[in-house]
Amino acid sequence: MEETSQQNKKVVYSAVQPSGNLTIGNYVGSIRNWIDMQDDYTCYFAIANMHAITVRQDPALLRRHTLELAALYIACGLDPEKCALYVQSMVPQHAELCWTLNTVTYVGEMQRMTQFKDKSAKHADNINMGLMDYPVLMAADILLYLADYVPVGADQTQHVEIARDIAIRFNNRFGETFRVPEALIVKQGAKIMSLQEPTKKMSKSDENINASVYLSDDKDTVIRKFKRAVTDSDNRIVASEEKPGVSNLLAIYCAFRGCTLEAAEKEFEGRGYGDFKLAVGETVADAIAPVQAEQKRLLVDKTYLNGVLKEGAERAFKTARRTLNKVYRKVGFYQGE
Ligand code: AQP
Repeated sequence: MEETSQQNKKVVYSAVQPSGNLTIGNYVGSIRNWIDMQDDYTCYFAIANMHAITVRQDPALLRRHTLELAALYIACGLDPEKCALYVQSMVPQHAELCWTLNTVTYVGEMQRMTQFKDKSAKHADNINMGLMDYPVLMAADILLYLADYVPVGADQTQHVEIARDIAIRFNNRFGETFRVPEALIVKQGAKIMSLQEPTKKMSKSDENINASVYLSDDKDTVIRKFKRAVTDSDNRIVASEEKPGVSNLLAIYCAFRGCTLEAAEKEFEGRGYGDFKLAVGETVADAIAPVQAEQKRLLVDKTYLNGVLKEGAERAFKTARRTLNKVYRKVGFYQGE
């Protein structure tokens, strides 16, 4: 990356947790949208393993999922030459800034976060401090790189809002330090819903494997899951609030086809659910097949992946250290003479 040409570019930061196999929701809601940004922005794309351990993870699996996600990023089209692609825990400033930001964040506002409430209900036996602190760590991730934009799915809007609040609060208290970031939410596929409970978000950690379509699913599995998708008994292929299942399938179809909702409704007018589900399944399976093949190819070359992640962490570290030094100066931490 050319140092001078980078200086005038706006900054983009985003991340995904290596907390399981990625779903088509993670793909269309986030990663896919990062690809076109690489040429026009200074980009940092992390693998958020520190966020992942806020719920229990098997250590060996977490390591494996981390490398798989690195390979997936590249397979989706991220170019490690153009963006810093790295693992969050390899850049210690994330945890350090998080600690400082904790002191300008209130317990009440963390307890009100939707994800905290959802995950506390889902993991009632493990409501740990990290789970509550998740949004502050995410604020640290974003603010460390002075990011202008954060491309995420709609479920993360609230967390970007709190990162903005924290940035403004810190700036007001200690003087101009952070840039106030903006969430970028895609128009199509910002919130893909579960195939089994279409009023609930599709999640990589859903216990019902038929609820989520994983990027690692083969064609037969993808088609089978779509065939089993919950719809309704009225047989009209139109999007409406009363038809969450059909609306979700249409949204998935549009996101993968790149067509409008009106065009999709027109295409399936007068056709049955069986036909429709098969078409959605085939469209998705065909779109993810090349990504799967490329990820598989990349995963064979661990030396290459390790090199990419090391280089990405070094690049991220340089910016992160500069911001953290400034933060430490502002809050009055002694840093040597
Ligand atoms: N269903 C979704 N539709 C669109 N975008 C989605 N994202 C997640 N689910 C959907 C977006 O994917 C990015 C990475 O998410 P994450 O791994 O940081 O955590 P998450 O939002 O909690 O995603 P999951 O799949 O639900 O993970 P688990 O089950 O581990 O909690 C984010 O930009 C997110 O908005």
